[in-house]
Amino acid sequence: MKVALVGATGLVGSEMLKVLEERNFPVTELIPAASEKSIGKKITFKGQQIPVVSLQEAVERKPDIAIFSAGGSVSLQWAPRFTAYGCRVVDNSSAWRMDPDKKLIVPEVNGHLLQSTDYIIANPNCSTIQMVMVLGPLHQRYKVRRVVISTYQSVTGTGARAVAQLMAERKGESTEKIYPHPIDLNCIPQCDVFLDNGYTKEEMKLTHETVKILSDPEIKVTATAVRIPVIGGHSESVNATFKHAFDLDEVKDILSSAPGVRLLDNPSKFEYPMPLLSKGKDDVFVGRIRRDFTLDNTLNLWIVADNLRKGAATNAIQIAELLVKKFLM
Ligand code: 2RA
Repeated sequence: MKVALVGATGLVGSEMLKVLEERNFPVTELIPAASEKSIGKKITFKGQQIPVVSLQEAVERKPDIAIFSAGGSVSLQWAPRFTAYGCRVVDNSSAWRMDPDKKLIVPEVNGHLLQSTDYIIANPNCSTIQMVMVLGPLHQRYKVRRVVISTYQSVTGTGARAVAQLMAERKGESTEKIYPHPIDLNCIPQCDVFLDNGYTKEEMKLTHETVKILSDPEIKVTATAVRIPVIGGHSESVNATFKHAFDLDEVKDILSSAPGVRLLDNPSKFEYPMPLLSKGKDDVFVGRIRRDFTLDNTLNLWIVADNLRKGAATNAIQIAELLVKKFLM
């Protein structure tokens, strides 16, 4: 399989290289592509040093699959150039997520929706992926009706320069300011830009993407997305109200057998999900599962996942694996 990796030098792109290797994805030729400033850099894949090329060259080499993690404008401009000759594109940007003609896929939740006519497939936002990995199986059984979510998001979600800001602040060194405020010893109630409705783009992604992935317009999601000084993953406090009554033990049984979900719920032994535990792993960890006694059919959950892995790289490559299995063998 000839695979193009667009955005190969970024944090997510680097994670994608690791995941492609770890999962032994059937790559016969890797074509790392990036913006002009990165052309000529070398990336390491399967022990080989491979030069980064331009997007134009990547298209001309006609990969079978192109995995994008280079921002929405690059995806909008270049993805159609790849699909024009029959390449399948998995895009990690927000460019195509809410396009009614494009699928928004979390393989364990709605992978069955993939069809041979799908050439651009959108990878959901990291904070959405980890939430629907847990709410998806519960929605099947109890029908989600309302979600109140607060996120505690790793600086890795903003990129390498944000991680550098945190580490420099921690050492008391001057640093490039990616955030409007210091991030170390602080938390910033803003992820991405504010919209006219008072919410941020990040918060509205949770609202809209969840409805599309779970295919249920009756689901209402309200979100507060917060940036915190950690690097291991995003944490989420989720309060979910269901149409039907649930049994707490049955909820835990459903989650303990849900693919890609790891139940970590033993507070008496201080066992619960934390970013230090999720870093570098593909599982979505869930714990602190408890009934909300203030409202019928309502549950509180704590969900943690490595936003670079299942929140981005691994989910995208799982979509690519599905494409290979279904249409490209
Ligand atoms: C963030 N989910 O964490 C966004 C983009 N990666 O900033």
